[in-house]
Amino acid sequence: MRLSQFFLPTLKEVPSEAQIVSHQLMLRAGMIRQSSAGIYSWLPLGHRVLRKIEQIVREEQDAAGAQELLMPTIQPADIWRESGRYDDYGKEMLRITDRHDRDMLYGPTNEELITEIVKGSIKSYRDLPKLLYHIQWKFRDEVRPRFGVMRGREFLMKDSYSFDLDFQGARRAYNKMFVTYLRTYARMGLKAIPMKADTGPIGGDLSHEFIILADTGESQVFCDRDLIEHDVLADTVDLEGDLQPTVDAWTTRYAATDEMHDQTRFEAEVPTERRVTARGIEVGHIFYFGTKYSRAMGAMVASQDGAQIPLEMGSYGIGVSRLVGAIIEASHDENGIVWPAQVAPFDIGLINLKSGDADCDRAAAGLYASFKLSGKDVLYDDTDGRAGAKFANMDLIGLPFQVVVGPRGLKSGVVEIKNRATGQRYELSPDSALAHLTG
Ligand code: 5CA
Repeated sequence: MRLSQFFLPTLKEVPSEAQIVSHQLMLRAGMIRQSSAGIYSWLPLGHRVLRKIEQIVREEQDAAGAQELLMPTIQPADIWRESGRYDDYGKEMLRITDRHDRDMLYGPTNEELITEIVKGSIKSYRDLPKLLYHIQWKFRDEVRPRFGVMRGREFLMKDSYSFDLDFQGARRAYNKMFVTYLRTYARMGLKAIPMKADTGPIGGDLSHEFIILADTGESQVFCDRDLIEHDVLADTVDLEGDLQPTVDAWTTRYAATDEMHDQTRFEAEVPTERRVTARGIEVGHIFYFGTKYSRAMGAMVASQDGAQIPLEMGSYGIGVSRLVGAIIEASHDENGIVWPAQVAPFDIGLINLKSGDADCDRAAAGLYASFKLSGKDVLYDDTDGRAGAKFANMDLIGLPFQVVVGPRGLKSGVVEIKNRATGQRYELSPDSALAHLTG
């Protein structure tokens, strides 16, 4: 993509309404625009990151055997009356009346709708287990939407739902999602720690929040350093095998948000040098709630002995749009965003320091074409701005590598590569630069 053609409305000033760094940086880097309180448009740069995160989530769900479907954003009120949540949900639910005076709503979550779908089609133990998910916009009329996409009113969520015959099956599904979540966040360059959680309006008695550590997080968290240092991606796990030992290894070490924290237990169980007290952001939440919805809505299956029994269920959420802000909170410096390579909007920012100069144009265009041929996504700054402004802009949008082509370097046959995360710079010939970044 040539910067001269790209829609990247960056801002010089820090917008006054943005209180935390991810919100400030997302506005300054031209990733999002507010449409009304807690509701945002995703501009091309932000949209690219959102899609990358969504794709990692999707690949890991698919690997766990979950099947993707797509439910609508607008739901009928009737099914929420059946489950008893229509009144419980209160003002957070956006209620809509259609032209026939039917009560509708913009879904804040989908337990009722998925139960309604499954109820008509899964009739026997032979149809089980099933694990279904979608990635869809939700609406919650939060009292205080704030921090940009971190606590929005409209937000993108991945929500999965498991259906099993008995508790053992439901527990297997829960454990599968538990381990899949750890992998999903690790692939985004994040350390997410599972912490025992309150179940709130979703209900149930087994639940974990997945928390990433960041100074501006909304919750205070306490945990054992071992959990942070564990390299999740180094583990080979068989998702079809018994995951209970893996889950136990995570849940027996101390980890709690302030709501569930017990200082006496923390001090008794964790040696001083391993005690971590930090701020955290909830990027996912998983729930086992058994037959709460299936019983209320009559979602029954025939068991092996022919008895009609209610489905055992769980639901599993990931805050896809919140993750964009959360990753920035966890990865930035005074100059801007520092994207982990796996979610970066482009792999490389190519800067032509002297657009219009024949040598610079030729070298930069050559590199641009070669990077693209080798499958790299490149943002090519071909504009005629000042060098200082170009560097500042590239640092702000945080692409993992910058390749700088300038007249002085070219005279001695080199271009400069900068690693955005480490700040390390090195000079290489254009061919070596190409080999280095594509090898
Ligand atoms: N039905 C369950 C699981 S699918 C559910 O809705 N769980 S939840 O309420 O915990 O939401 C799942 C995830 O969505 C949260 O962990 C959080 O990362 C994200 N989320 C929740 N509310 C918001 C919000 N207002 N803005 C952005 N992300 C949110």
